[in-house]
Amino acid sequence: MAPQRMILVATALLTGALWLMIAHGAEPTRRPARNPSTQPARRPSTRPARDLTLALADKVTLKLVLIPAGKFMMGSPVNEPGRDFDEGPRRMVTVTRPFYMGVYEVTQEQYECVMGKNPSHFNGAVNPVEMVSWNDAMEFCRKLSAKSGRTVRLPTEAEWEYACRAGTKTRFGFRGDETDLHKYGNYCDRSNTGGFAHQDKAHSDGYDKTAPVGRFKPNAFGLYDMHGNLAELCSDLYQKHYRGLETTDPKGPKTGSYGERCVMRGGCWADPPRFCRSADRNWKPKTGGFINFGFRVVVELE
Ligand SMILES: [Ca+2]
Ligand SMILES: [Ca+2]
Ligand SMILES: [Ca+2]
Repeated sequence: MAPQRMILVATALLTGALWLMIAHGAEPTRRPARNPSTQPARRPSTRPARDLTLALADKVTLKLVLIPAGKFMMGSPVNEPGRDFDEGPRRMVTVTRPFYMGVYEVTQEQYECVMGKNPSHFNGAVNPVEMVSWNDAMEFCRKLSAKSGRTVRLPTEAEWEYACRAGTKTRFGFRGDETDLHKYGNYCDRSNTGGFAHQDKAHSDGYDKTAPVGRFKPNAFGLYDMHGNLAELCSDLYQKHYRGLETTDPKGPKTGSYGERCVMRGGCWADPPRFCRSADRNWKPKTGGFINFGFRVVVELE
């Protein structure tokens, strides 16, 4: 065999071996990010890993998934059913860098590993932690940053909505509308015993209060419970409209409309579908927790 031909054969064999490694579960480190409908704003020189797992304790981990950089329309169109006054003006926002986002809301066992306590009202090791304030969530991020050597933080409001939409422009981050919500999230459905007037008696998601994380379908980015279960704290202060805010990597206003009140997103187990929409916004003081909200974290790329 001619030397040139031998080199070609050797290259082909090596490529085949690499394919076999990937096909049989070797850790793929350069798999392209999902969701081709999202246009990358800036392409990193080497592609980061698709997943990230932080070890918190023996058998307790925190899983994150890579969210690609991109642009999206933040907010809702004025004719969106169930829209609130604070969801506009709708504008094009650019997220310039990919980031890792928690696949699930932070669970009670994860919180306890990092903070040494579990303040939740509805107990369950893999139920999301509630009764935590924005300040508690920030402290969790500080401690987990120190423990992991990574930059762990709350998502900005823009990152949260971008991640929730996963390329969608409709009311929810999945194909379909609120009649499909019971497949994607835990809200105030027929299972709810709270006696709420807004209860959706036509559908059942199977959970009265909080559900263990990850029991429903994920969105196209692989994120679970972005609609419902617990509403999720973001790092931004709340401003009751988007006027005057940055459109590239926005981090919220310097002064909030209601002082030190921060944004929370996605609605909760006690909310009707309209408060679980991708564009819906709510706010909370930075101090004090409640049974309807928690958080998920973001880890920055190294
Ligand atoms: Ca429910
Ligand atoms: Ca949620
Ligand atoms: Ca709202």
